Amino acid sequence: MSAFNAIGADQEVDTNAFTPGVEPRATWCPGCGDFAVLKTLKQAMVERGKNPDEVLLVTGIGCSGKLSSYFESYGFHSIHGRSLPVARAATLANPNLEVVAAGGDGDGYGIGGNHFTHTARENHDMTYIVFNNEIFGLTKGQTSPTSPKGHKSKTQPSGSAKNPIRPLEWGLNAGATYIARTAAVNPRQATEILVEAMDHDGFAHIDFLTQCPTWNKDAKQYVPYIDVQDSEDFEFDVHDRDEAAQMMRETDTRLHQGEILTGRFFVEEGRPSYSEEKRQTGQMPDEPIVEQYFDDDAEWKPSADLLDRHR
Ligand SMILES: Cc1ncc(C[n+]2csc(CCOP(=O)(O)OP(=O)(O)O)c2C)c(N)n1
Ligand code: SF4
Repeated sequence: MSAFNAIGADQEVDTNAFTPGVEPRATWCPGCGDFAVLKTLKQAMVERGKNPDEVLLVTGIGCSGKLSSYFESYGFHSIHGRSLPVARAATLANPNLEVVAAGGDGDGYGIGGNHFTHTARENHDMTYIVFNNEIFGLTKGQTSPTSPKGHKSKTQPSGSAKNPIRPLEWGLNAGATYIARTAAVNPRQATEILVEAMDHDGFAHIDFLTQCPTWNKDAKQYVPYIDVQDSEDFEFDVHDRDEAAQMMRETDTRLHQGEILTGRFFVEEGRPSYSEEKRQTGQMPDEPIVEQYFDDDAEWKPSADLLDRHR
């Protein structure tokens, strides 16, 4: 395999550092959008100058959840819908880690929906990537919270009677401080957005539209995208909550009509992340917990002592 993975014609970077030494054979189907997330995430890490030992990738269960097996870094393949609590704990214990959580729309917006709301609300410093293919992929294409109304599947053979959720507005209302949508069909923009999201201090939510050619052939994830930042038709202030909300509403409505608008929809600077606020108010020690308890030279302290200290 080439040492370089080219994303754009004029740009080549070495992403091998993030490819496992013994590369597991990806079990994703040919044409699956998940390959694009893997590739763009590797590229974004290189662009941010990260090494694998500075990164933790936590995933849920699903085709998307396998991302942590195909990506070289610290990794944790958690249970369905539970990547965020694990990722939260990691950001509290070690603020120096680049923490990325990832999972599917069923994983993140269905089973883990409650964790999504509260991790956004508390503004934990991490990047959360939701592979949105509008179905449950691994379990063979059942209707998910993002499937459009009328979508036919084995769980709703006559067509879903429910309105899909609107993930971007959900993230905004919950309190995420960086919100973007990108698509597997646009790896250049996806890489840019991943870099920005990781640079951002606080909870960055990325709704990443991925295609599932095996179980969701009708999905509009294949259509060309329109970048809201590049288009004169969509001038809005990404820092203005009301304007962002209006754009998000329009975006999700258009998505349900088969048109993809992508880009950054909301960026709030200056709000301290959960652990930063805890440190500023003296509720958490300045020195990361991980350095106090997992230092090779440190005397081992029993867990009861650790609990007492952080009670
Ligand atoms: C608590 C729980 N419920 C259900 C399952 C079964 N299950 C495994 S993967 C999956 C679907 C995952 O779909 P999604 O999160 O959309 O990810 P995708 O496979 O599409 O990437 C389900 C329902 C499970 N493992 N655990
Ligand atoms: S079932 Fe769909 S989501 Fe899963 S690997 Fe295949 S194409 Fe990708």
